[in-house]
Amino acid sequence: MEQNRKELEQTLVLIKPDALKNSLTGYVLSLLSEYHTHLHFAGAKIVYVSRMLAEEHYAEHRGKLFFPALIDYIMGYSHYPDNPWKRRVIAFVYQGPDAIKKVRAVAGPTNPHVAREEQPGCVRALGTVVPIKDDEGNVVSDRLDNLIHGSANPEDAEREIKLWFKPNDIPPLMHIYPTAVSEGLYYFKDGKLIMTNEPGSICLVAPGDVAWKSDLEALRLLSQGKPSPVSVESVAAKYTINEDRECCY
Ligand code: FUP
Repeated sequence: MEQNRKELEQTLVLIKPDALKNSLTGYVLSLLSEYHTHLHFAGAKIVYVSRMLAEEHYAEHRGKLFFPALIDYIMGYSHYPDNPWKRRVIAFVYQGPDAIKKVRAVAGPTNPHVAREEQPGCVRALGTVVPIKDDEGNVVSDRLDNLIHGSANPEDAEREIKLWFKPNDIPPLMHIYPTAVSEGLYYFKDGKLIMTNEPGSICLVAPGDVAWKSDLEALRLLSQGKPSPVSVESVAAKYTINEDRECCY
């Protein structure tokens, strides 16, 4: 069983907007190829990153000085200010022994300056550090344009994979987190979970849909007004990925 868990370890990889702008996707995918890493693709999608998705993905950094710049960066505003249609990231689930550690090794240290110093040749050594200034022009923090994201540990990997991918985006035999069939009907409107279809609402999950079990549990608790370890935003952010609706931009 232990061996099986290791074989099936999964991690989320994001090719960020600066990597796309610099045409580094093919290079990064080569470094992560099965030939080099013994990892397999379990999921892949091109994603317009909504503010809700960006803020959920980087929730642990909320309130930090660099947070607004980080959100603009992952949403693609920083690299594509004039080409909204180019704002996107490519999200992958990689699977295999030590997937988390292997992707982090290919990526390298978070800060591109440190990456160049300590691990020349890693992906993030090709990144950029952009100073963030206050109104007086003093540098107060840095935005680290580091090209690629890889989950940091198994807990983050589970949260992030479930945030970016629905079960149906991943071949069923590659599911490593429990799924269930929804019995409930859930809509989202103006930042809130609602149970009936109203003008402008988006259907998140309908009866018969396969969803992550933890999402269905969250929707059930939240619909009863009870607290849930999974936020409504993190469920809605996934089910509204690439929705062609103004509220999802
Ligand atoms: P990592 O797990 O290596 O992606 O690093 P962190 O979770 O610490 O940071 C998440 C993202 O925040 C990084 F990709 C870069 C960004 N960041 C900044 O822009 N400025 C900082 O001072 C720290 C992190």
